[in-house]
Amino acid sequence: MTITCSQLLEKHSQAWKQATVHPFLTQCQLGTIQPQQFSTWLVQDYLFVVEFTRFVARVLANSPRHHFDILLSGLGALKDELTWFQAKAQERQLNLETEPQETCKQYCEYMKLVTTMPYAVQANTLWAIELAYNQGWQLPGKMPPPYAEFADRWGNQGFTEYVKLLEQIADEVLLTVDETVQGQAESAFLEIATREKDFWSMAMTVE
Ligand code: MP5
Repeated sequence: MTITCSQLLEKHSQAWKQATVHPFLTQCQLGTIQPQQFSTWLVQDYLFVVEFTRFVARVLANSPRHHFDILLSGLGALKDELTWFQAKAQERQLNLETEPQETCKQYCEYMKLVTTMPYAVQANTLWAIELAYNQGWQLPGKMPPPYAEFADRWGNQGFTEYVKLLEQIADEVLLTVDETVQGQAESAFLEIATREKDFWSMAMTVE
């Protein structure tokens, strides 16, 4: 029996819902999120994306040649995204040279751990991390400014297509591994679901 990405979503729909439907996102859509909470998320997410870029680079290093195009396109987009985060922080006069909070730090450490696991687990994790934002920012519906720009970054058609390609990659390799590795991929998926939920909650607890 092979597990696929869509089966993981179906089997763990409750855990996934908690990762993608959160008061933080609902309040962005309502325009009621506190600017300080949004700023906390912005700074911490920049720090996350720096480490996520390293994660994608490591996944690329472990990938077969025919996955290069898609993973390189992801890395190219991350170059723009990091610059964009810096601009968004500057608009709000936020300092990005700061320490990650514990939740952010542990999530980054977990991504590093995943890169020591089989490539199938890495590909599955990469898909789950991107899908969390692709769905999370889309599900609440149209957002008011200044949040519309954020919702569009992860909810746009091009990004949705990219996430679908990541799903294909993950499904392709999950098909080739034994049940032990499939179990590892399933555990990693659940880890991501929990860590995504915790990341939103962290942003709402302004330090
Ligand atoms: C993403 C993110 C999506 N920015 N932050 C978290 C906590 N999870 C997922 O990654 P990217 O690189 O912004 O598309």
